[in-house]
Amino acid sequence: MSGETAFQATRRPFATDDARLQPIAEKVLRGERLSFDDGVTLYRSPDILAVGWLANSVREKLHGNIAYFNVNRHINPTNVCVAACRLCAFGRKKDAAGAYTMALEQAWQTAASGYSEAVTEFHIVGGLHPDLPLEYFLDLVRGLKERFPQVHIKAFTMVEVAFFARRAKLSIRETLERLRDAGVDSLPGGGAEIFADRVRHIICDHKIDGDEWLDTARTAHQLGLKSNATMLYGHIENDEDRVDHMLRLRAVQDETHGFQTFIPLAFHPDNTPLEHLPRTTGLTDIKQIGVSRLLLDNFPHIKAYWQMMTPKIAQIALRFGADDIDGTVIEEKIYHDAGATTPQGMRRRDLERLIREAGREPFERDTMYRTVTRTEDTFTVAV
Ligand code: V47
Repeated sequence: MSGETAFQATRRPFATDDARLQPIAEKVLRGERLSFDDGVTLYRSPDILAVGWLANSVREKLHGNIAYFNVNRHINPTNVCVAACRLCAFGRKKDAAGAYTMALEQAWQTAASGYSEAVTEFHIVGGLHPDLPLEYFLDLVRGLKERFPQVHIKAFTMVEVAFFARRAKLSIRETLERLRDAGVDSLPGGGAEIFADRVRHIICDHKIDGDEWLDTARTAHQLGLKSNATMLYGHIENDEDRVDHMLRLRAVQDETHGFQTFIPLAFHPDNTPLEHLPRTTGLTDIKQIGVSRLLLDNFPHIKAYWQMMTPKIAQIALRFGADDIDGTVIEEKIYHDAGATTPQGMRRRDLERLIREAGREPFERDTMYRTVTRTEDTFTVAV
């Protein structure tokens, strides 16, 4: 570790006013796996500091004082989407006002703009376009690799992959193989939402179901592609639905070890059919980070995505279980269409300052969590 002072993991003893947390704390401190009921108890405990203490102890055991960030750029090639999910303010019908689809040249130009900080990752997700063939996406990725061979391409959610497969009349495996061969290096975690059917039918009825999402992730991992996983919370789900979601992810991770990072995403209701719902509070967001860290004992990383949580809450989350705040992003559409007021992007130095002021040591990673070393406008990745 390169910190100026040697890092001391949390030494204060565990203390709580909530007797229900005591047996859970004993399990966590013995390194034992938590159960479904433990997860529900953690959500229902009012003792946020005790939950945070436990999550932080796991986080510091895994990552010491380090907090990860990366220099990335989001690209959303199209917002045209056949799904019409109630959770979403981003997707548009083909002929609706504001609908767009980038020509390939335009997508490559977007990739190049804001490139001055030498991004190490392109994060690419978009709508389920009824007419774009798989070949468009393969060409998009091939063109990016040609132009930016050193940049990792983290592209297409499990939902997009399943949609491409259906349109191209290929299996999920064949589709993933083609994407991988074109240059996709890993997959982002989106589209997972909440796996429970009851909730999924209401918030995103036309998406693949939870088992299909998990099967697609499993297949990607079997092909050597790592992925992330998300969970959308703060809408109509309950504590049991969230625990169920995370334990289903944990079970697949036991098989594949292919998930890198879990990213809880707070629902932003503005401009969605669910806009009557209240936004999550800071306390819910922080609690969610802590419970995620404690339940997902086989996930290496928990991300407090600053765009979604706000930089202020993301800083606090670094003391409640999170070890990553995501990256520079440059241009964000999905949350901003749904009312996010965070900046569209942040400079590398701003992310470092955010982390330092939270008392953590900033660590620039690439998508695979390898060290990035910079000289002027170029970078090298330790392998
Ligand atoms: O799948 C859509 C969510 C996701 C809304 O893998 C919404 O590193 C809140 O997955 N309010 C896409 N959330 C973003 C995503 C992501 C983001 C950052 C990093 C990574 C990663 C992945 O955004 C969607 C959906 O779950 N979403 N609409 C909304 N109104």
